[in-house]
Amino acid sequence: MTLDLMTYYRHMLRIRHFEEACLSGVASGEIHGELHTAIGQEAIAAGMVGILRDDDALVSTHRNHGHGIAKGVPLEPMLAEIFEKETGLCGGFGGHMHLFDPDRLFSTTGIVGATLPVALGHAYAAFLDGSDAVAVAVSGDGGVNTGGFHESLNLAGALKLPLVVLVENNDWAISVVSSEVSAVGSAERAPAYAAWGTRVDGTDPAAVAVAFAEAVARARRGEGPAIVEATAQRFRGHYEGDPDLYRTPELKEAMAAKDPLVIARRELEAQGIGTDHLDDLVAESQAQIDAILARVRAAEQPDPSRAHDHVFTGGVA
Ligand SMILES: Cc1ncc(C[n+]2csc(CCOP(=O)(O)OP(=O)(O)O)c2C)c(N)n1
Repeated sequence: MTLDLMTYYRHMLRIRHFEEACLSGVASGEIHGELHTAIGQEAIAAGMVGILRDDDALVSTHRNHGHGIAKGVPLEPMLAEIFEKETGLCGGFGGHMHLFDPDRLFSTTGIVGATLPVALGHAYAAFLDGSDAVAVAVSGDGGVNTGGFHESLNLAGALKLPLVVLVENNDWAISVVSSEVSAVGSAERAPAYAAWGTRVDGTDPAAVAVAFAEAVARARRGEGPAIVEATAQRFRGHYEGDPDLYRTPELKEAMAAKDPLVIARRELEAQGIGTDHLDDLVAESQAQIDAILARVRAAEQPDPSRAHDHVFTGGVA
């Protein structure tokens, strides 16, 4: 199932503008702690749009905003959570690495590799319930070398559980080149888990959609787990504040040619879509995010006296 390129372009613009709003919150000091953006990787999340149902679980990483948007998490409570406001998804208690939307079965974790065991639990629950829901775990190319990745895919393969692993391969795990510390690529590991595996160009949303939809459809039919590896580039440092000295200026310049928004826009222009129309789309998307950002900025932070809420159960009598 693919959408038209114009629709993908709009989804990618929304994700880019959302993350740029987050960057403004870091610059102003409103957002504390490490913020990770997926600027440059938007086509992967855009390619996921419309493929999952509300009862399918999606468990994302520290680089999670686009996946939440793709799962249909409302933008305002998500941005409010990142800005630590009480109108946020978790009342401002979680922040950017702890986005939870139970209604859409969307969750995140900052523990590398931990998305798979959580998604495996969702997949096992679907199996026990006799439902055809699936569970998706996102991983980076660094996360694939954790024990949890191997253990979860092994069990999913053994029990034919509906676990889809979407690997966002941006070549780097912080400052480590993943291919230098990996015996084989991620997609190539699939046969070891009786899984279906494929690698796609993660700057092409339609290519991601075709592969992801196939993985989800197979899992839904009870055909077991899948690994979809999508390649793209992370344009910014690992987190905001990372000096990013491990990547040379030449490499960064070469990466810029892989901007999925620039690629999509060029293709749309080649299809005869006018520059004015495309500029209008950009302005429309920016205005939507600006309006949300203004409301988020005006919202209250949680009352500090509630700092211990949700930390303790209240004990056992
Ligand atoms: C278990 C664990 N070990 C180490 C870290 C610190 N850490 C945070 S992100 C990261 C690298 C992740 O790289 P990758 O999986 O490729 O994802 P990317 O950041 O490229 O999206 C590391 C080592 C962590 N959060 N959790």
